[in-house]
Amino acid sequence: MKDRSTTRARLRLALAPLLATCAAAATMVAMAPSASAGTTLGASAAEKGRYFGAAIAAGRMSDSQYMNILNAEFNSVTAENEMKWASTEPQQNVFSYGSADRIVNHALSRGMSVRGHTLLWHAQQPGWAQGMSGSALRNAAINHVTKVATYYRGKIHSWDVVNEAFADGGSGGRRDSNLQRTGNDWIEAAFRAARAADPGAKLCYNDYNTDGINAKSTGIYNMVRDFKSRGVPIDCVGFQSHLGTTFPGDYQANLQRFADLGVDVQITELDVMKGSNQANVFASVTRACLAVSRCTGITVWGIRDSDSWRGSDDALLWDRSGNKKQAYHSTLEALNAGGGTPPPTTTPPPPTTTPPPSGGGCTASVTLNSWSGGFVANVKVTAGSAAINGWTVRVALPGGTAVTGTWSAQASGASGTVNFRNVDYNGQVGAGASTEFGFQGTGVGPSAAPTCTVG
Ligand code: G2I
Repeated sequence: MKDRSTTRARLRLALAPLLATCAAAATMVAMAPSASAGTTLGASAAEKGRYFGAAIAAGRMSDSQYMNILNAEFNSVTAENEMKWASTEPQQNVFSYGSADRIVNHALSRGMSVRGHTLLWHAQQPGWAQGMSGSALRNAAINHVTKVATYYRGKIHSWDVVNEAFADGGSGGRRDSNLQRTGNDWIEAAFRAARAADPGAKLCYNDYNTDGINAKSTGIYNMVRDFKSRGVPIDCVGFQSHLGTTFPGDYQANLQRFADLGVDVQITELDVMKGSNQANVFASVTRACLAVSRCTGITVWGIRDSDSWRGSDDALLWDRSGNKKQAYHSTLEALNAGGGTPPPTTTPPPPTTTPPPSGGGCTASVTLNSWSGGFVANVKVTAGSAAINGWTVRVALPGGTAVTGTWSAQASGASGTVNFRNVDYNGQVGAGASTEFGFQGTGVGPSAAPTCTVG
């Protein structure tokens, strides 16, 4: 697990060149809001079809100044630590959602959306997972994705399905980690499991030091392009944007090249080194997001300088006494001034191209994601020419294969021929329409076509 000092060392390393070339001239930022402009970050972003969020800590929710700022200014929330693997699954298959739920319930009760951070990461893993490897770890990781995303199904705007899986430096390749050593396909397995568990959430890949066109961001770009070409379900890329004293000149172009691949982009953990350019950097990031129609929102990584993981960098929008900083005013002004390119209204996914069966009844098809020793199966159930109310899919498993987890269906057993029945929310399927369920297992996935019967 990465501790705070390691993290800070990494940030220092990342920021060192920026600090060395600190520009002396500060850019003056217009401060007066225009007459029709939004008066808070959240309201102004909403006028532009976007959200403006903050990472918050459950441990600070009794601080009234903190909560007053949150409630007044933001319309999106991220849990700073409470949804990480170590927090939500402290013992294997024993889940703990108390702190995360306090954040989620507060947000939803006030009409704020929630970014889920994060399902899989090499850091902040529970001790039991840190010691695992191979298919045991892969299965545990997919189980974690499935269980947590299922628990929060319908409540999460965007999930950081995978966080920080790429290496720093010039390689453009993956970071070494216990997860990476389970096989290069661990990221796509995680995205498929997340989609099956919560089909309504946007699924994001999130990383840092990707704030311009560089080897790392290009490595991620190539992965996203590959995922889109092969139908791996990815909807968005998060750019953490832990920034130094300068604004990268190719920041907007980098967002745009990802958007052009057909994914949304989000600024997910924005904070900026203190100094005379801080307000300008915040405003520049905001303008870049507004200029990219698929940039759907910005999240700052904390509220007051005293809440920040960056300690003495004073990297946020409110000072330690809860006063708005110049950086706050410049950000709001940029939000109010911008807005030439509203994001498109969310379009539903294209209808399935599989023709419905001609008669009544139902059909089922399986998509398998396999690795040595395990697999995830996503099953699509399609109604025939008449609506159905209840279905059962029969799957023949090879000898030695065992089902270790099922979502959106009830399994009759774990091996041999298994019947998967609908659960209460997906039994009704309209004529020609589809629903999905999934299961994961050890051994080899099913090769024979499943059968579907009504009832
Ligand atoms: O490191 C900054 C961020 C980089 N991107 C991913 C984010 O998830 C990450 O957030 C930070 C939190 O802001 C810190 O609050 O992640 C750190 C862990 O890598 C968080 O620090 C941890 C400390 O390491 C723990 O000692 C502490 O118990 O915060 C915990 C809760 O305060």
